[in-house]
Amino acid sequence: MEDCIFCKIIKGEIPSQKVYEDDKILAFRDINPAAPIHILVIPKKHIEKITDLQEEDSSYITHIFLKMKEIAKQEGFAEKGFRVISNCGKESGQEVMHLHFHMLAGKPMGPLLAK
Ligand code: DGP
Repeated sequence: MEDCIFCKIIKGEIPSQKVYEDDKILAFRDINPAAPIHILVIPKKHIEKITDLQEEDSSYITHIFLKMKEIAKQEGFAEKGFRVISNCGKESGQEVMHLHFHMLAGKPMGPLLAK
């Protein structure tokens, strides 16, 4: 089966503006930013979405959240604050079926949901 877009980004087959990378995860700038700063954080393992997570994947999730803390400091928005979103499935509007966490920052975020 063909790799998904984010697996291709991980392999370097599609270029991305990397913010952070290690052996488990990659963080890069969203191609269609919804805020002045919009970073996507993904596991290097292809997991489609939250509802596909298995117990054995827990280290990815812990790692992602701990690294989001570092990315927020590195990118200078830890102090002012930011929002983290992970869309899961059809009604959420998930477009890319590779688990990802949106980090949105750089302006007041306003209400949680668009009406
Ligand atoms: P979601 O709707 O939660 O599945 O968000 C997917 C996000 O991925 C969306 O904000 C746009 C971003 N995206 C899609 N394709 C690419 C790409 O090729 N490069 C980058 N940097 N971002 C992408």
